[in-house]
Amino acid sequence: MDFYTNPLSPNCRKVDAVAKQLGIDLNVKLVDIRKGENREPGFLAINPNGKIPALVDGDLTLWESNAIQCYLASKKDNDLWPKSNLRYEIMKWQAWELAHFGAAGRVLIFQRIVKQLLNIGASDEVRCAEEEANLKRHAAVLDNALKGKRFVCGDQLTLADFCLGSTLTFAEHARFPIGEFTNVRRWMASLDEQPGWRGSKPPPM
Ligand SMILES: N[C@@H](CCC(=O)N[C@@H](CS)C(=O)NCC(=O)O)C(=O)O
Repeated sequence: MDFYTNPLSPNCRKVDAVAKQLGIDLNVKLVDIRKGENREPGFLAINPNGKIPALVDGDLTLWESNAIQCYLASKKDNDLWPKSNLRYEIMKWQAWELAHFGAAGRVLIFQRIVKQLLNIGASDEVRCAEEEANLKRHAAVLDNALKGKRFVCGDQLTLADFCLGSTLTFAEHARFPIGEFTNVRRWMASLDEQPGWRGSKPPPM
């Protein structure tokens, strides 16, 4: 399976963590966004959105990190993507991450990290203040959901944890205002004990 990725991408980390946790070997194809490789015709033929991650497995070409997570986890029997109604709970958190929690996080990451990396100007701190409020509102929901639980869907690690955790990959660097959310911080420490999560940690910037 060809995995189009970059180690600095939180969305790619969602997928990489699943592969590493389940011991699935992927043929890594590095895509350098800084060089515009995601806009080259060869890559656009794989993902017309020009975004990573993408996966090619024989006749199947897949993009959208959450769909790829599910596809990979379907390759083996495992608890990350159990064959039970818990799947719908996992899908709920995957959708919530894309639409709300991760959306707020991505603005802060773009303003405070990506702009600097691409040398395209200073972060817009007015915009950041709006998204900090948004992120906090959603982090409170996650914190409450984690009360008394080791992982988001209970005591068992699932795809939802890797999906939500990806948003927090650069929490410190992008100055996410999550210090008060003790359940979130405890959960992040539990994630760090998982081999797939540790193995997919981005290199220092
Ligand atoms: N919803 C997509 C988002 C993918 C995405 O935004 N990827 C970023 C890297 S984390 C990217 O490729 N950005 C390059 C660009 O938008 O030009 C997913 O979950 O896969």
